Amino acid sequence: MGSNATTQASNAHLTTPARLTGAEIVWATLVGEGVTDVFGYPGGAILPVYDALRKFPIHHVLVRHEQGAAHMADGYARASGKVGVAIATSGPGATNLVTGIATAMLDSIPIVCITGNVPSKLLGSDAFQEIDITGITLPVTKHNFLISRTEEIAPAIRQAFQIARSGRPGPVLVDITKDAQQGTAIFDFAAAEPKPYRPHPMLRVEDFSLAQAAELIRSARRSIILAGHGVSESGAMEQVRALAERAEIPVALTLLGLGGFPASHPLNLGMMGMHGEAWVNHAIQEADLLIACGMRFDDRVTGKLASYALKAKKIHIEIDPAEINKNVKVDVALVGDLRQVLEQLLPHISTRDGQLWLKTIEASKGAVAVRDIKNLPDSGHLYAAHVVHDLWRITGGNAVVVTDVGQHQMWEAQYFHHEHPRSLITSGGLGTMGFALPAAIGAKFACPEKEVWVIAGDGGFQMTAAELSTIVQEKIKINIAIINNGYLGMVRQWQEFFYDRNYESTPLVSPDFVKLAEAHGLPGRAVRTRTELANAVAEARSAPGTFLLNFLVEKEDSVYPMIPAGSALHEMIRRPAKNPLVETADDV
Ligand SMILES: Cc1cc2nc3c(=O)[nH]c(=O)nc-3n(C[C@H](O)[C@H](O)[C@H](O)COP(=O)(O)OP(=O)(O)OC[C@H]3O[C@@H](n4cnc5c(N)ncnc54)[C@H](O)[C@@H]3O)c2cc1C
Ligand SMILES: Cc1ncc(C[n+]2csc(CCOP(=O)(O)OP(=O)(O)O)c2C)c(N)n1
Ligand SMILES: [Mg+2]
Repeated sequence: MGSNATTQASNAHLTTPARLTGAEIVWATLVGEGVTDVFGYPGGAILPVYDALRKFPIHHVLVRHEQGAAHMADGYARASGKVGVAIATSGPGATNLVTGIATAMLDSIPIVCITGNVPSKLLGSDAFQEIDITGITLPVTKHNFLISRTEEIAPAIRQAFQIARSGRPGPVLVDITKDAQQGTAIFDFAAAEPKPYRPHPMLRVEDFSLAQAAELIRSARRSIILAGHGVSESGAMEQVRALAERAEIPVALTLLGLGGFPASHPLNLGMMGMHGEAWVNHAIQEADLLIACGMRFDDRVTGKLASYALKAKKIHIEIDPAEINKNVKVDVALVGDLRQVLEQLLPHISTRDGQLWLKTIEASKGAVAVRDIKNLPDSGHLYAAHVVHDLWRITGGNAVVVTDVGQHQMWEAQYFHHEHPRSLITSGGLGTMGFALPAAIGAKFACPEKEVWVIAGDGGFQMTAAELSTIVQEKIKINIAIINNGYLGMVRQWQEFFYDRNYESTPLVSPDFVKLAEAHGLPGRAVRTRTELANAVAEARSAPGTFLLNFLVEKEDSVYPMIPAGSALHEMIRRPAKNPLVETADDV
């Protein structure tokens, strides 16, 4: 952080127009946008920007790979609801950001990435480390800019922030040539303000659509609310709850919707989709009305579209008109911000008795209560589901959990019961392995007061493990749980089910993760049995700095239920009855 004198100087920049270099304008604009932390990695084409940093009250986190910078900005944004910022140089620095940008794009996360590029007179000459990063990122950004004039820097960055956070959020890239960073211009923060955001002209909810939706809700007997990521993105938790409670409608959640409706609420059914609860998927297939709230009917959620919820009318409340009728044809579309639309809809909804339908769903859960892992004796084996469930119990659920991608991610979704929005941070749409560790660092910067846990697989953790050094350099405390099954587990599971158990290229040799942590100066501990678990977790939580737990779990366990790709939602593969240990639903 800069000194008080620096803060005053940069605040003066915000109120009094002054001549600054382009590099100074970058930082002054970020300060004006309320940025306090950025994640980045320097190089020749962005050096003027780095040289000017010392004059501004912004903390720069030096990452170990630019992919990490984008994921940290993303984790920061998911945890806080604010815009995250990543910085990189031209060429390989910029291309290393791409996976992180695509991850943010697929999950609608607001980040701004700033890259340097070669001097404008060299653009197009294949100059050293020149790459057309605006061309490369065109399909994976909401918008991008190539800036070659100093006076365009402040308006472009301000517009980038507006685009990133308005409407359906997403990533924006601002590529600035070196000469634009080195030149000077009058910096006038207020004058650089973009025109007010004007929602898409289609973002208007007509009265007759509201009336139609209300009538569908009134007359339906087997309704389900499908709550997605848009619930937390629009801050519509109270409104969704009001709708559910007033009309006694159960709520099913997408992976990215978890936490948007409290897990402990009696109307919460749990997760839907490929690895969702069996009773949820069956209920969706039986429903006569689906009320989709800020979710985009991803194929992991619907299974085969031709047989998806055929008995149900559908209401879709969604901010992006492009999502309406994209995957699933709907009967009523309410296009707009979820919270605002629900506020308009709620006065039309009267109380209703949904008990018959709720009891039908409850009955379909069958023997789940006795099969729940909480009630099973310790067999001496350590199952990932135990680890996740115990972490949930021990932390009281009051942690921000950042997962990687794979089986452990699904077990987290099934066994860690999220009560609050922004308490699960996970890459859903792109499913990016290597996401967890850097995203958790970003989340910790966003919420320093919160307990942050990484839950990662042995495969994904190795993709970005170099960020352990960033943790050490920044002296931050997070807790790391590696679910170590010796396999690229989710791919092994597909090989087991669909490729005749041909475990080609999925057995995985890993370093001793505890020693790896120790090589970074961080403590760690291996856990082999459930009896050691509580002590080990307590040790990690009470350690002053980051602590790594290496959970050596059952190697060939699978996530159940599972809908094979291309199958209908109700065509789930269930855990074989002889070993029901970590099945969440009843075996049928
Ligand atoms: C290994 C793996 C397995 C998976 N299995 C499952 C599974 O079993 N079940 C499951 O659900 N997912 C699963 N996923 C995740 C899945 O791929 C999708 O990422 C997820 O279903 C998307 O959830 P969503 O539609 O709620 O969120 P998003 O994809 O983020 O979509 C949110 C929607 O809300 C809209 N929106 C945003 N803001 C607002 C607002 N203010 N007002 C109104 N609308 C808004 C957006 O325009 C968008 O259409 C899995 C992922 C992986 C990697
Ligand atoms: C960058 C990237 N490469 C490949 C994949 C495909 N993939 C999805 S899950 C998975 C296995 C993950 O293994 P691990 O991290 O050990 O987690 P586990 O499934 O064992 O819990 C792979 C390879 C991916 N999602 N991301
Ligand atoms: Mg694994």
